[in-house]
Amino acid sequence: MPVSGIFGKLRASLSQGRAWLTQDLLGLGAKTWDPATLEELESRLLLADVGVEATEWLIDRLRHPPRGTAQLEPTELLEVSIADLLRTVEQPLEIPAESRPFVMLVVGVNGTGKTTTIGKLAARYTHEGYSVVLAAGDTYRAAAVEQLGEWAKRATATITAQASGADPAAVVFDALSSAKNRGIDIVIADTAGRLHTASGLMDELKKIKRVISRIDPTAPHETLLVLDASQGQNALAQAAEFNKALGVSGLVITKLDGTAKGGILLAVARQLAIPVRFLAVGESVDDLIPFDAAAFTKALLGADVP
Ligand SMILES: Nc1nc2c(ncn2[C@@H]2O[C@H](COP(=O)(O)OP(=O)(O)O)[C@@H](O)[C@H]2O)c(=O)[nH]1
Ligand SMILES: [Mg+2]
Repeated sequence: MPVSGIFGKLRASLSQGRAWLTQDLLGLGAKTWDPATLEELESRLLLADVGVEATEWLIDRLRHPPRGTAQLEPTELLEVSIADLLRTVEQPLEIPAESRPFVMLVVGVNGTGKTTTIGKLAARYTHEGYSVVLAAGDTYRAAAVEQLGEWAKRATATITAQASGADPAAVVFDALSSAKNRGIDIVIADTAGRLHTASGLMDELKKIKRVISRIDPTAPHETLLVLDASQGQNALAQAAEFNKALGVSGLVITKLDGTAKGGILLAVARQLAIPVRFLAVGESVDDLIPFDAAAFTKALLGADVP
């Protein structure tokens, strides 16, 4: 799918074809954010999972615009402000040549879209010419291994798996050591995701991390947390837990094609300040896009994205 097609899809889902954030908000030709308009905007932001901190930051920015923004129309000022906030977490995932294999550990609660995201990443990287190995670290359900296997086949990546019930750390260890011997570029490890409040899960993930770093002290090079945008503030709580236990280096926000209005991205930027690597807007292989603050802001505001 061409880039504009993907952003078109993002725009269509976030704004449902119109700008929920600004629709009927500013009277024709309004030149300022007056108190009543700001109040209405504030409640729309809060309803859209933006959270108190980012909402306050944004309202304050509109109330006291920085120098050099005086000539902007109100919606332009809003756009610039949101884009400024989102740009703080715009930092694409890079695969440096010296990290071989580059190891990505993918974590998150059940059902957020870890395995699907890994499949999309595998396709993306094999398409770019990298060799990719997937480690089936969710050994709790046989179906999880099968699901990853399907994605591996589609992406022409290799999968390393063991029987269900095997020690996830052992699976990842095997995958990584054989990938290293074979000169593989990228290893992506899938993991199980029972409730994040279960400390058993965090202990297991820490063990996987330790085992990885025994093979390569600089790995994992990326600990990628997958969050479901439709879970709103609960997703933020998950992020805090995972970050505390494991140190999360990047985020993927999934299911932005659903009912989610996308406000969670602003909350993430203000409250977590963890780089957002990719957005997911559907279940098929092309529905993963690198996070672009300016384009996302336009999609959020229902503007046309080039
Ligand atoms: N609509 C939509 N569904 C998604 C997206 N990402 C994953 N899913 C679906 O969410 C469900 C759970 O995904 P899965 O990858 O198995 O989650 P996991 O438990 O974290 O590995 C599956 O039905 C996926 O097809 C997305 O971006 N949009
Ligand atoms: Mg899974």
